[in-house]
Order: sequence, then C-alpha cells, then structure tokens
Amino acid sequence: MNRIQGRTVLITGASSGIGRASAKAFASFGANLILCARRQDRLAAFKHELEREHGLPVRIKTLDVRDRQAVETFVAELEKDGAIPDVLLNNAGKALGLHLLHEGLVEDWEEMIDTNVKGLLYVTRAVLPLMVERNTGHVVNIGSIAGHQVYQKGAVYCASKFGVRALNEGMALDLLGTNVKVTSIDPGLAETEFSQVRFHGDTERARTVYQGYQPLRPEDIAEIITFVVNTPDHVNISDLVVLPTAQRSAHMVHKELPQG
Ligand code: NDP
Ligand code: 8X3
Repeated sequence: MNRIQGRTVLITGASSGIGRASAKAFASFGANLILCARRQDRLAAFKHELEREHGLPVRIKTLDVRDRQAVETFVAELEKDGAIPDVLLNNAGKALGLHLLHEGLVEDWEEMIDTNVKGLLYVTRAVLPLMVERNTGHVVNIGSIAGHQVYQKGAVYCASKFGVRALNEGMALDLLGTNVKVTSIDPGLAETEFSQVRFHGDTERARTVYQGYQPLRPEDIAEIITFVVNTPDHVNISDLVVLPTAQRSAHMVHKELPQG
C-alpha cells in the first residue's frame, strides 16, 4: 500500500548520500519533494533529473541549516505557499576529523554541533508547529550507531549523535497526545560522501573506510525510511539501528582485506 503518494516531504541535506537517495525513493512513491542543501548546482541538476523521471513537482532551496534566520524565513515561505511538509527528514549532518579529544580542532567541533544538533533544532522548531497545528505529520531524524556507542577519536561527533537521539526521544515525548510521529534511523557505516567530508577531501583515506566488506548503500537507508513513513497512522517506529551485516557495533567490523 502506498501511503506516501501526494504527501509533501522536506529533506535537508538532499544533495548527496542518504538525503539524495531518500529523495529518489520518495519520488518513486509519488511524493511532492522539497529539497534543501547548500550546493545549489547539485540541487538544480537533481531537480531536473527527478522531474524528468517522475513528472512530479520538486522544490529546491539553497539552505544552510546553521542559518536560523534563513531556516525560519524559508519555512514561513512554505507556509505562505501552502507547501506544509507532511514529512520532515532531518538528514543534514556530518563528522569532521578523527582526533583524540585533547588534539581535536575546535572549528570542526563547532561545525558538527552547529549542523547536527543546532541545525536540526532550527528546522524542527520551524516545521513542527505546523504539524502540531494540523495534528498530523512525521519527523524522521537521522541519528547514527554513533548515538548509541562512543568510539575513540570520535567523541564530539558521537556527542552530537547522542544529542540527536535525545532530541528524538524528547520530541516524541513532547508530542504525546498528537498524531505527529517521530522516528530516528540510526545507521552504521554507509558509503556516501560522509568520510570524504570527515577527512576534509582526502578521498584515498575515505575509501579505506569502506574496504574489505560491504558497507550500507544510501539506497538501503532510503528504503527503510520510506518503509517507516509508509506505516499506518497508528504505527510509529521510534528508533531503528541499521548496520551492515559485517558490522556488529560501532567498534566491530569484520573486514576481509587482501594479504600482503
Ligand atoms: P553526505 O556527506 O553524503 O551528505 C550530507 C548531506 O548534508 C549533503 O547533502 C550536504 O549537502 C548536507 N549538509 C551538510 N552540511 C549542511 C548544512 N550546514 N546545511 C544544509 N545541508 C548540509 O553524508 P551522508 O549521506 O552519509 O550523511 C547524511 C546523514 O547521515 C548525516 O546526518 C550523517 O551524520 C548521518 N549518518 C551517516 C552515516 C554514514 O556512514 N555515511 C552513518 C550514520 C549516520 P551540502 O554540502 O550541499 O550542504
Ligand atoms: C556515521 C557512522 O561509524 O562513522 O555516523 O560514526 S560512524
């Protein structure tokens, strides 16, 4: 059954990886899409691709989720245009660096926390009242296995994703008595631009993260997101940890690397 067709889905971080794959998956269900990210050129090309393939209207917005004023203005525009999201996919996020805490770069910490925690809050604070007012909607937050277990050299990224997990839980509690659903999808290792961003464009180092096993593909997560959103109104999946079969915890990945 398709409960997604005709619904309006707002995705942050739709220019790459999980956000982009989710946009494609929602388009295949016939959703109306609102796609945000900072890279305008990517969004514009993606809009053309989706409209050509699916014949559905796609709205794009160059948006930095860290810019609270821009987020508020954008959501006010959506409300004025009657384009109120039925689904909000809070996906924009990143890790920067892999350092012992006492050697970490404060600029990286600030960008992670500003994006993963504060950016998610700004978007949610702007969109959620519209859902509450209509007594319908679904917020899907992209957390991480890093929001369940801390790994060495990743303390600040992990802290930001523990934060997302707390916000997911808090949101759900605060929406008690409404029909607004809240879900966290918490992936393990997924091959996207995530590690390229983490290692500041070092593609060779990024590639090694995914060698010797089959990581998650962004399409795997997208399929799960649409499954979760497609559940009946009375069903709410609150938190899903999704790992590659070769990964059993934040610390344990079975890799088969060539010898020598
Ligand atoms: P990608 O780097 O491929 O995609 C990240 C997306 O976020 C891009 O579209 C990027 O677009 C956007 N983005 C980054 N900063 C901002 C910002 N300030 N404002 C708006 N958009 C922004 O990585 P993933 O697809 O892997 O990451 C998506 C989410 O999944 C993140 O929250 C990440 O933490 C989480 N995750 C990823 C895992 C993985 O192993 N890949 C595992 C667990 C969770 P642009 O640069 O154009 O703004
Ligand atoms: C991304 C997965 O293991 O690199 O959240 O932190 S991990």
